[in-house]
Amino acid sequence: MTQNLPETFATQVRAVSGRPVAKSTTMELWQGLSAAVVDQIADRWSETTETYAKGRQEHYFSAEFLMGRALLNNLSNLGLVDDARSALAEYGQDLSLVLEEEADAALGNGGLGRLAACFLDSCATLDLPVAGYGILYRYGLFKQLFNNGFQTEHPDPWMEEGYPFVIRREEEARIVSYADLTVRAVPYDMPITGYGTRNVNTLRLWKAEPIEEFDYDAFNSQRFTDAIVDRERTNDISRVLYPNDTTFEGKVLRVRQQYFFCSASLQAIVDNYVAHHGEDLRGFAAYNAIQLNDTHPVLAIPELMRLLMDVHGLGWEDAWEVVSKTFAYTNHTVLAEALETWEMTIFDRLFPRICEIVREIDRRFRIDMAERGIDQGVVDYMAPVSGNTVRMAWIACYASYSINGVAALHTEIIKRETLKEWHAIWPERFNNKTNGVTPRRWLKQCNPRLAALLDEVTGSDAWVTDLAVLGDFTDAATDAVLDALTEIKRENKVDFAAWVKEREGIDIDPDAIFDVQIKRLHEYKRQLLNAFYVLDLYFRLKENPGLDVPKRVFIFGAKAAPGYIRAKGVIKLINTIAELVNNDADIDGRIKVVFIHNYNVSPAEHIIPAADVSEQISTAGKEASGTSNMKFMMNGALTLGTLDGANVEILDAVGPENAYIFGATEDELPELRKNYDPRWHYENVPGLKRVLDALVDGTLDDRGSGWFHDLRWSLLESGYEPADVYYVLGDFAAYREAKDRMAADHADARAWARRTWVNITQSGRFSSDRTIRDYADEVWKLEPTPIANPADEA
Ligand code: H2P
Repeated sequence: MTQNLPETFATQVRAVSGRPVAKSTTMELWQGLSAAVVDQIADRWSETTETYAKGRQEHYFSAEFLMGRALLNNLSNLGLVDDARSALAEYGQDLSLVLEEEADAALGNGGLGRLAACFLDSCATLDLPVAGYGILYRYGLFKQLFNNGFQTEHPDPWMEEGYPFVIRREEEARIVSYADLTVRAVPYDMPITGYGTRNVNTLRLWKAEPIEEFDYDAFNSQRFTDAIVDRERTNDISRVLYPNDTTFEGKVLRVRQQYFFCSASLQAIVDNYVAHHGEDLRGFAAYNAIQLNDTHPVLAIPELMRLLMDVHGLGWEDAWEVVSKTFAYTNHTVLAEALETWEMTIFDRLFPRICEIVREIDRRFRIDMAERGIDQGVVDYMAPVSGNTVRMAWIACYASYSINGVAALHTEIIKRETLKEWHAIWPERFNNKTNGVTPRRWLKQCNPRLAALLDEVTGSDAWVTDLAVLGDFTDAATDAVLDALTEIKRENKVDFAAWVKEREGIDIDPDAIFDVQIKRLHEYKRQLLNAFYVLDLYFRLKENPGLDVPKRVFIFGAKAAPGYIRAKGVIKLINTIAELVNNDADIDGRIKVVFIHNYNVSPAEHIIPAADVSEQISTAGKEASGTSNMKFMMNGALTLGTLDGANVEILDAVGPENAYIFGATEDELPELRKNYDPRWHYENVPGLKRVLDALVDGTLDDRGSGWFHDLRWSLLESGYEPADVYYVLGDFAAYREAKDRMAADHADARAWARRTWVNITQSGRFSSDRTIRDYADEVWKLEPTPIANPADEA
């Protein structure tokens, strides 16, 4: 029988710190409390694992899991927040300060990794037998600092001080072999609690370790460096997420990582099958489905072929039959990086046998296509191998029984363009699964004030696991509710302003409109368009100080990939604009620009509840879905966006009067592009010339990097590709109009609150519970499998 949390807390803290609770550090309190939480769930976790092992399971393979912090999430799911608070209060300690000690598990880049994390939360909450599989990166996504406005990257050793939420499972280690290296893969399992359920699911993260700690002979003969070479090569595999792959060695490392977690995970899954269902692997797919989160885990396809044939004796046909009933593939973007390709030379060097299997898949694919009478040019285009290139997305499309996009528009685009050849042959494989986000983390935990109002208005907390119930209350907004909503937003903004002051040293006024764009930095997401608006507004105010515009705070958060110079240029530009605007006495605080450094999951939890405006301004057709758009909506920010990704479905849910949509649409763009002349816009759209010239005339200083010149050049004259591919200048006028209108509308507090209420109550379909139910029913064919509750038997 587990003891209650207040009892175990003190014991755990003492065990961690080796001293009385009163003398332990805040970090030690966090450690002890976290260990106490794991203690609470240990029995149920083990029971869940055993129960799932016997039946049909789904395995979610992903190079990224952007988990963020775990303690509050677990306390909240388990209904232990009050217990934890009082356990700490006994020692005069404050829970919120203890929670702040936790580092984010930033094992991901952006939406793709965070989606995986939301999915795990929903799977556990829905009692679905689903496990995640990835890599235990020693360093999360780099820590971002600014130096004179330039992004600098630093290591993020997120678990160096100890992390109770992963448990090393030594006995579950597997061996992963490469032609030049053999390593141990040791799983670290993370318990995934669901909200208000006894089931505890698992995220399994593999760590690479040397077979031998070091070469003893080399060490003894004083060749100290030689002694540790292999160890370091092995450690490199789980050292960082997305090592720089601009060099050949970098590419080799990435492929090594991908194979590493695919091979180790599959070995464990196959072993479990054998343990429960016997040696005949032909029945494997009846018990196992594997979702490939983008192309990073596609090596699992040839690796499962290898395991089935070389280790378990199946012939090619039987093995392929199993494989093609096991894998499902999610595409997350139509940009070039989605269609990952690798040089065959890399495969040759790392794993000749996988290489052979890939070639055989290719050979049989070509025969298959010839038999279907497919045109040779098309076959060459679709083939898994072309010369020295292996096309991971094509392998995924060929082997998977399901191929899905992540929003309705995106799925249409992949069917019509990106994957049209595949769709023509296998239309039945294609399906849409619009993304979702978990309302536990993104509403209940991060916005307790709003959560309390929803409890009150709806009369229960049923919305936490059934967000669609809010839809029944869209028309229930009395003036009192709307005023409460306005007050809640204001209080959230006051809290956020204090957080910004402390973290970034900038004063912002809670009565200003908080206009937010937080997401990975990429040209198609068009942070530049937003920056240009700010600069234009600044010039408008300089020119006409009497201009009647509401006070605004423009908030950004974004990391740029270390090798993506143009994205780094945009960061430097926004920081430079911030310096100009924030310090101009004429502006007098009417505009403030805040770039939150080191944007991550926990900053997002502070930012989103305080936002008034949600910037979703990607070039139409480029953002597959977006998920911050959903988080903002749930928290009562209004969308300012293009008809792109899931914005389209948000608009459908709330109606045009409750969102601000602007700009060229995906179907208009091809025609518009034909005659597109960005210079015309530069010359003719009022304000644009002034903004673009400010990049190069000394108004804004890029400190000799040349980056601002490059940004301007990419929009006006870019040499090797059409200028302004993302249509920044083309959409500028429409964007400015919509944003000005939106700002003016904010003055009518009641009307604004009514719109936010509609957004909140119509956000039900963007719960990841809905998404996961759809995957479970339509793709995974999976049933909820709740573990027994002893209370029911008593
Ligand atoms: C990507 C897409 C988003 C999508 C997300 C999850 C790759 O995320 O671009 O449109 O919502 O996957 O499917 P991101 O850009 O945030 O890294």
